[in-house]
Amino acid sequence: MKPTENKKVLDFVEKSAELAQPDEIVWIDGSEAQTAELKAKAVKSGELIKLNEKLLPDCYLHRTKVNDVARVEDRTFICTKKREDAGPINYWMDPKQAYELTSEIARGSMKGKTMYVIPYSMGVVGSDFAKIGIEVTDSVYVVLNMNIMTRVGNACLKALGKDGDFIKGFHASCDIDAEKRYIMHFPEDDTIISVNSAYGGNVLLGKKCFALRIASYLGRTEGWMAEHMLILGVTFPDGEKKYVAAAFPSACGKTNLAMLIPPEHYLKKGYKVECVGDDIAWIRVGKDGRLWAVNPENGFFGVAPGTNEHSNYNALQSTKRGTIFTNVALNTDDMTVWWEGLTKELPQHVIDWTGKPWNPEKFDKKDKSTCAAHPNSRFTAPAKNCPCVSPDFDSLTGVPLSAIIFGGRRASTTPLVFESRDWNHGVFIGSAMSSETTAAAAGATGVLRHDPMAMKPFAGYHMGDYFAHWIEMGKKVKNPPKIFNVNWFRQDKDGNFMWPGFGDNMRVLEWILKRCDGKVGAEETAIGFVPRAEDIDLSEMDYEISAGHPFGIEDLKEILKVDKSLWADEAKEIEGYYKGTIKDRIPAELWDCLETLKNNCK
Ligand code: SAT
Ligand code: MN
Repeated sequence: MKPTENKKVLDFVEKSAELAQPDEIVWIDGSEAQTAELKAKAVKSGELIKLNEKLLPDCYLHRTKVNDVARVEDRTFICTKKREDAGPINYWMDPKQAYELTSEIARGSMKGKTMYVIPYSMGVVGSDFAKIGIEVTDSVYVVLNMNIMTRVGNACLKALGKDGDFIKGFHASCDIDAEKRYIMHFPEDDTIISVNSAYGGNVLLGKKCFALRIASYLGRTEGWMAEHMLILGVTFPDGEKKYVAAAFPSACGKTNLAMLIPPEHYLKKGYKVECVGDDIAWIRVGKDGRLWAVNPENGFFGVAPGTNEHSNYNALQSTKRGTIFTNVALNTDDMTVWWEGLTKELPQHVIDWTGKPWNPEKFDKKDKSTCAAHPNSRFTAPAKNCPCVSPDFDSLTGVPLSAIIFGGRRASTTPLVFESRDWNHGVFIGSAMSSETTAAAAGATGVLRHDPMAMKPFAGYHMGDYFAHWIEMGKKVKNPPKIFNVNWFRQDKDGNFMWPGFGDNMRVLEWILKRCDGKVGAEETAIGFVPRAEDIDLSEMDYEISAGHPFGIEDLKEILKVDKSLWADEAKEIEGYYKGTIKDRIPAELWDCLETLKNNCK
């Protein structure tokens, strides 16, 4: 029996089946029994490897094809009727052509297979923020991941009722042919089509495809925002709680910041950090004139390499049960998982992410091809596993934001932290963000590129209009959050990271939140307000920049410095990006901010 009478849902499922011709259709109900059955099926087919039940209960390892390990930006399209609506930095395809092309590829591709129908909600079902999607897929891996990452099952169909609307998602694995891989978005039709991939961001259609690309488009027309941001809450010793949202490009430490453990002396004083989300924020204007944010996801799809007990204890704990690991290494001594950075000692009996025995003697930290785990290997872990998950995680109203933070990987120029002069200037800072590329997307890593608001790969419409939407939102909020920029990645001349990052980022967060209340000083510079070195708490710092060079106040001064000549160059760079890449639709307010920056750096 079909679990819904919603004709639009039934039509979508029927049309999908007509095209892909599966042998059977299975509706996902979100029940434990069905989930267990699917896991057993995936283990039997080899799609999942069952890990040690005692050490990692209900955990599994999955390996993708070697040609399918990351998002593929150059095969990800925004298919609007008018090319200019997708804007200058999205790949665009005519919708008619895109439908035809993907239909051709997907036709008959599920023969001999099962098509799963996943009703899911982004956001808590019943909250004003929540939106429903239906994803059809031929991959059990996708079903099981969606089960962790979103709220899945009959409650979503019930919420849709007889004629509610939803986002249609069609995923067919086909032959995982990289040449025929397409991730298509039709924001004007509430539709996503993904073919020839079976990897994370390309196929868990609730995540980047819906919750960012389609949702950003919806947010613009409906007056809200979908952002590539973590959300965290800080409790002060007096019991007051403040929330922060922060945008960083993929694999730049969002999960680490979202779950940070403050240094010991902060804990002793009574500070606490709690995680509301690690990747996506949906933000609306509340009745009180503030911005309120929810995390529409229900789990974490985090980068595994580098995660360990010290770097991110909370993330590691989150992966201890009910987790699916993708492209990490398998430790065959005890059927647990391993990745670079998990332990100092290298395990001796390991199968690498491609399924081959790994030789620890050949391991060279600097050569990614010798790694046991893929640099973009991931864990899909339920949010409820996280020891520091916020009690507001399931809040229907979300949390009020005191601050918004932008940040990227910058070896030079950008100081550790600075504060914008006002909302519009903050939007300018976000629009001008650059960061070095990471393994989260296919292509070269370590290349500096513009990534406005960390949304370059995720804005579902014209980037100039997206900036204008930010400016418009500023007009709607009576009490806007203050906007900051951080850079944890400054390097010295030998390439050593000058700031320890991780838990020590609490020192910067403290300054940011005190600034929101006007409780701490700053110095006005050409680019905005920068802390004086003595405004940042350095007590009990324990970090060596390099052997025999412990971090001290002079180093802090160095990474807080604003070098006008570098910023004059940066301003030229930003102007080049605006004029040469975004070209039009950039709001006048941002041109004004650029002019001010240029004048300030003279
Ligand atoms: O693969 S995902 O796009 O989901 C992860 C990321 O790149 O942030
Ligand atoms: Mn992300």
